[in-house]
Amino acid sequence: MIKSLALLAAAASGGLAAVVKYDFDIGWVKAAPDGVERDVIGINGKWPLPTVEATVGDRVIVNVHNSLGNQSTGLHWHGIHQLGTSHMDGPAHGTQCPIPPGSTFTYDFIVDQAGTYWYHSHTGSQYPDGLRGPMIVRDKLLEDPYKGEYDEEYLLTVSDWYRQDVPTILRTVVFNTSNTNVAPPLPPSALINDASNAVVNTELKFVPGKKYKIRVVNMAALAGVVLFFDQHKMQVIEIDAAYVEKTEAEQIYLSPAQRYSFIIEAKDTADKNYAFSAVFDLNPNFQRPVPTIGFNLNVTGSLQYDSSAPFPAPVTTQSWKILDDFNLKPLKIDDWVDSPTDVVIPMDLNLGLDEWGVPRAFVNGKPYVHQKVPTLYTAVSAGDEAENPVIYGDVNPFIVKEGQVVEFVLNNLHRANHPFHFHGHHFQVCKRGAPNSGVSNSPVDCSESAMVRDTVIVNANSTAVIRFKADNPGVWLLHCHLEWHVPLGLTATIIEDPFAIQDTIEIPRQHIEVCKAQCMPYEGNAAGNKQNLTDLTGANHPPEDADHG
Ligand SMILES: *[C@@H]1O[C@H](CO)[C@@H](O)[C@H](O)[C@H]1NC(C)=O
Ligand SMILES: *[C@@H]1O[C@H](CO)[C@@H](O)[C@H](O)[C@H]1NC(C)=O
Ligand SMILES: *[C@@H]1O[C@H](CO)[C@@H](O)[C@H](O)[C@H]1NC(C)=O
Ligand SMILES: *[C@@H]1O[C@H](CO)[C@@H](O)[C@H](O)[C@H]1NC(C)=O
Ligand SMILES: *[C@@H]1O[C@H](CO)[C@@H](O)[C@H](O)[C@H]1NC(C)=O
Ligand SMILES: [Cu+2]
Repeated sequence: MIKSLALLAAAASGGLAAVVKYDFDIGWVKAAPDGVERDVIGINGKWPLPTVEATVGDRVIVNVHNSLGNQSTGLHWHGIHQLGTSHMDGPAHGTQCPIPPGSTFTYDFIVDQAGTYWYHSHTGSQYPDGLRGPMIVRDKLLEDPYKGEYDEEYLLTVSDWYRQDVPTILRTVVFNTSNTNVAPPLPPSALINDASNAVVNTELKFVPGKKYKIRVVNMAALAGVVLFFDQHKMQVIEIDAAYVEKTEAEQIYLSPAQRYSFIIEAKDTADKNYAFSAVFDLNPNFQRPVPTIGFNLNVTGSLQYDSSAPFPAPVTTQSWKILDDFNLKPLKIDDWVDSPTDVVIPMDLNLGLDEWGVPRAFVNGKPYVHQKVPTLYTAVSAGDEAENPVIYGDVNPFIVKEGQVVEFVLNNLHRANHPFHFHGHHFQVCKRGAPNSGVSNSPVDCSESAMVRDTVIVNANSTAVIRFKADNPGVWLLHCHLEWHVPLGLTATIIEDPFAIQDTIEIPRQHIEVCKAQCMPYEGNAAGNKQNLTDLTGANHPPEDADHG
């Protein structure tokens, strides 16, 4: 069934797909993006990381070798649908074993949709140590719906930046029992294109009369970012690899993991340079009413018309006119959006202390705890039992069946907003309640032209409803993309059409070897029990066995 889907994807790409190959040797290097040197995780001896670039329909092959010596790793291709290739998605314990030091793991998948993406470690909260980079999938020649509407293209990444490494932050802040507020660690620095203003000012060369397409990726661990340009308006054309009807904006807000593309038209004259500002919203200690913005860190860049003119003074604003992405209209509307919803899955989301006083996050009262066997490998090896959620253990499992139109009702009971990302799919955003409007399980109508993306902000004390069609058998995580909330457990696992997974997905021998290299089980239920799949003896539970990094 899915094999044919994968073939369809290949056929739709025209059959002339190229193979794009990367060899990534992941290891520690020194870097000082904010002027303070530290150990960061680089690729092939370098940091910042390379941009992965491909064209729609290409087969992307990335050979990853772990040279870190002291940590396991892995890469997730954020936003790539992995149609028929759930085993290439990247989350450790979700769809593969973590890659231990010294091991090699090959990712091999087809990119089926143009847009702006990023790749990052999905192992042990690792990406704030630097293991995150942009990824671009371009349209084939002449297929870009906005072709002819811009002359040049730029890429901007925005990110918060920490000076301590992730294991230290997890130990001293995230899991610290004195942190009764479950406050996140606050970053001391912020970066555009992996540099703070203390190190280098980002300049985008602008020529009068030209139009520029600018892609932005927020690769932060915690900070949302407002981006705006002095005296230049944006025409937004893409969110999270979904083209949208061109929409004018003065300011846009990107949560961690969100992406935007927009077109900016240069001025007619080149007599001065114009600042642009990335305002990092840290929402300190989650005490402010969301979405009041924290303004703790600003980074300034320049639209550089005249290299002999000075770098512009920072631009500030007191008037917030942030584009509401809820009103954006997708350019391409899938056929299934007319279909009624088949299943509604409500999820209550919250943060707090568990019964042992340890900070945790909860989906319907339970933190996600990774299991001994990667969830996908359990689905592959569970035979007739694969639709029984019990066998997957404490990963907040939800089974959805072939072809179902599924609605997640995301009830955020917490006082801060949380950006939720779903692997393997774009989803419609049917509803997004205002901050502090309260949660609700009442049914909603989903407009045909509802906004489509892969990461949505769920406002504080409020409900967001998202919808997708189960047309991609696999194991897909649904989780908060504030990276510090991942180890706390703010993740659910969607096991989509597990019998089709068994029929179509064959785990490559090399992936199994990576498990064997560290004596991790790769068959059976969550605990690795093959005889009696409902016997969860030995499975991981919070908090004693939980991942602390
Ligand atoms: C791993 O090695 C790096 C580079 O030497 C070092 O900065 C880091 O502290 C080490 N991490 C652990 C957990 O030992
Ligand atoms: C936990 O947090 C408290 C208060 O900030 C701090 O004094 C203590 O050192 C922290 N514990 C650890 C293990 O870092
Ligand atoms: C950051 O930018 C905001 C918005 O322009 C401004 O209100 C705030 O004062 C700036 N903060 C700093 C520290 O410059
Ligand atoms: C959540 O919102 C509802 C509706 O506005 C309000 O009645 C309630 O007090 C809010 N809860 C909290 C904890 O703020
Ligand atoms: C399998 O394990 C479950 C849970 O421990 C138990 O209730 C059940 O009786 C076992 N089934 C068999 C056939 O042993
Ligand atoms: Cu969160």
